Amino acid sequence: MSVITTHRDGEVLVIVSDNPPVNALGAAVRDGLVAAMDEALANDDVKTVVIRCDGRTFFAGADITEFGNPKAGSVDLNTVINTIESSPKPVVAAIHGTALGGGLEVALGCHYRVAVPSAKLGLPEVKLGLIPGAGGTQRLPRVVGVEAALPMVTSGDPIPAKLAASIGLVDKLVGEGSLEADAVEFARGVIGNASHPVSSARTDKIAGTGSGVFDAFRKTNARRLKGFDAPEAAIKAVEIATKHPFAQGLPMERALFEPLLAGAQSAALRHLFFAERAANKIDNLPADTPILPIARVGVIGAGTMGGGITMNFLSAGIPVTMVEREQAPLDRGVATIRKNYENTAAKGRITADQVEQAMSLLTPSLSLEDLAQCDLVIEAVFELMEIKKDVFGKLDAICKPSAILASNTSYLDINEIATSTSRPEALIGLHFFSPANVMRMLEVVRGAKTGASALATSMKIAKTIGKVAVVAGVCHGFIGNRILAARQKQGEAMLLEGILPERVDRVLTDFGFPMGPFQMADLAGLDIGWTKETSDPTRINYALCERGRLGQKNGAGFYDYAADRTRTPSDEVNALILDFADKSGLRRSDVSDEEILERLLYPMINEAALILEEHIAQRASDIDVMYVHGYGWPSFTGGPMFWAGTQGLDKVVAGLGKHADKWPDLSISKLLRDKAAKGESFA
Ligand code: 3H9
Repeated sequence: MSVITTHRDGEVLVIVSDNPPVNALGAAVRDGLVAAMDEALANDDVKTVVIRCDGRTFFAGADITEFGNPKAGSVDLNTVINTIESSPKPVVAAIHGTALGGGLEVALGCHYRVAVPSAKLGLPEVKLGLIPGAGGTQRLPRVVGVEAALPMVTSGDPIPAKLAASIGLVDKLVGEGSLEADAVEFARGVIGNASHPVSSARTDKIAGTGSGVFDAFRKTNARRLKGFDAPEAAIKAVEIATKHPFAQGLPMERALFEPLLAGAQSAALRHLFFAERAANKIDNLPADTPILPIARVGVIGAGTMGGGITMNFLSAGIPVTMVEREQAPLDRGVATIRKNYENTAAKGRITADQVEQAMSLLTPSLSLEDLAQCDLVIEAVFELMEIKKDVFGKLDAICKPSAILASNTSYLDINEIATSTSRPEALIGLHFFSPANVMRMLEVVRGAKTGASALATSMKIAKTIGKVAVVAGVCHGFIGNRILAARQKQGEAMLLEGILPERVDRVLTDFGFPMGPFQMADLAGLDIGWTKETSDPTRINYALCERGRLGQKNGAGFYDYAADRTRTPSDEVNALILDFADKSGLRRSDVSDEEILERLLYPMINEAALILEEHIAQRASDIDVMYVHGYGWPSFTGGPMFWAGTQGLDKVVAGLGKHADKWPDLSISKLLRDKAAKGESFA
C-alpha cells in the first residue's frame, strides 16, 4: 500500500501519510505528496486540502538515513513544498505529535496550520549539525518574526503548540481527539477567503529588522553555541531572510546547508543520533520481557545526589518516598528540592502550580520501613561497600517481592552488593550523574545475576524521566569512571612535570569540553576520599587539602574562586606544583599542547577499547553516548570512539607508543591494535 493515501470529505481532499515510525519525509512520501496535490488540483470538485499523518506523529523531518545517499528519480523536499505553497486551493496542515525539521517546513508551506494542544513544533536540524534545507530559515521568520525564529533555529528545541499559536505559527488549536474533523471544518471555513497566506511572500513580521538583533543574539548565546558550526549558519540564514526576497534567499540557504551536510560535525552528530537509539537495544534480553509498573519510587539519602534523583521522578509525576536517618538533613533535603523547583519557576520554565504539584508527590521519611510499597528503591548513601550491603540487607527484609533494588554507586562491585540480598535478580546499578536532576546520563549497571525484568524496566523508566541510558557490565568504575580515571592519571602526572592546571584545562576546553580535569576536580571537591589521618602529602591534591584548599566549595582548590565563583589561577598552588616538579626531577619545559591533548585523550580511547574487549560495554557507540551526555565530551566530534576513528586508530596507537614512558603500566588494547593495523574504526 502506498504511504500516501487520499480520501474525500465533501469538497475537502484529505491527504494522509502513513510511514511508520515517525512519518519521515523519505522518497515515497515526497513523491506521494506531489501526486496527491496533483489530484487535488486536477479535480474541480476539490476546493481545499488537509494534510495529516497517521501514527504517532506528523512528519518528524527529512529521512535522515537518506543523507549522503539521495534517492535518485524522486522529487526533492523543496519541490514538494513549492507545489503545496503555490496551490491556488488552500492547504491546511493538521498537526499532532511532532512537526520537526522538514515536517515543519512542509507545514510552513501550507497556507494554514492547525494543531492539537499536545503537539510540538520545531526545527531541530542544528542538533544534527545542519540548518533547515527546505526553506525553514526563510519561511519561519516571515511567519513568526526574527526574535521568535532565532532561538528555534539555533537551539533546535521544539515549542509546544500553545506557544506556537501565540506567535502565529499555528492558526488554531483543535480537539485532541478530533484532529481530522476539526481540520476539515477549518479548511471548509477558509474556502471563501479572498486570498490565502503564503509564508514565502510575507514581509510583515520581518520588515525593518536591523542587523543589531543578530549580533546581540550571537553575543548573548556565545557560550552555548561555542564550537558548533550549524547555529552560526542558521543565524546567517535568518538574516538573509530579512535582507533578500524569498526567491534569492532559498538558494542562499541551500548554499549554507550543503557544506554542513558534507561536513565532519554533521557526520558526528548524526552518528550520535543513531547511537542514542542503539543504546536502548540490549543484548540477551528477550523482546517479551515483562516491564514492571513503577507507581512509587523510594530514594535513600536526601543529600545532593538523593535529592537530585528524587526530583527526576517528581518531575515525571511519580510519587517518591525519600528516606534519611535524621530529621535535620531530611528537612534540608526537602527544602533544597523546593528551592530548586522555585528557581526553575522564577526563570519561567515551570509554573507555581507545577512546583506545588511536584512537591505534593514527595513523602519525606525517617524510616526504611516506609519503602515497603515502593516498586523501585534507589540508594544514594555513602560510597562504602559495608554501608551499601547493610542497606540492601535491610531492604531485602522490607521491600515487596516485585521491587527493583537499585544502587547509585559509581564504582563499587554490584555483584558483591547483591550478595547482601536473597534476590540478586532484583538488584541493579543506576548510576546517576551529578547534578542528577540536570544531567541526562544514566549508567545502568547489569550485575551477573540482574534479572531481565529489572533491566528492561530500568531502561523504560530511564526514558520516562528523560534520561539517556547506557548499559554497562561490572568492573571498577564501570564504563564512565573507569575511562575517566585514565585521563585523571595523566592529568596528575602532568602536574609533576610542572605543567600548570590552567594550561591542561585550557587544552581540553579548546577541544570543546566545558571544563578541564582540574576545574572538574575543584567542582567535585578535592577532599573526596581524603582524611587528615590518611593524607599522603606526595599527592598534589592531598597537599592542597592539607592547606585547606578543598575546591570550589570553600573558594580555594587548584584555582582561587571569588564569591561569584569567578576562577583565577592561584599563585600559591602554581608555586607548590613547580616545587613538586623540581623535587620529582620530572620538570619539563618542552611540552606542546598537542602532547597534552594526546596524553589526556588517547589513554581514554585505550581504556574504552579494553572495556569493549571485556564486554563491559555492548558497543563502541554506547561509550560515545555516555561521554557526550555524562562527561561533556564535545558532541560535534561524535564522542571518543567516533573521534578516534576520525583521527585514525593508527595515529592513536602510535601516540600511545610515542608517550609510552609517561604510562609505564599501560597495556595497549589488542582490539585497538588490531583495528588500527587493519585500518578500521570503531563504527
Ligand atoms: C531535516 O528535516 C532536514 C530538512 O530541513 C532539509 C532536508 C532537505 N529519519 O527517536 P525515536 C527513527 S533533518 C529517519 O526512538 P521517539 C529512529 O532512528 C531531520 N529515521 O522515537 C528510530 O529508529 P529505530 C529533522 C528517524 O518517539 C525510530 O525512528 N528532524 C527519523 O522517542 C523511532 O525514533 C529530526 O531531527 C528521521 N528523521 O521520538 C527529528 N526520526 O526504532 C528526529 C526518527 O530503528 N527525530 N527516526 O531505532 C526525533 O527527534 C524523534 O525520533 C521523535 C520521536 C521526537 C520524532
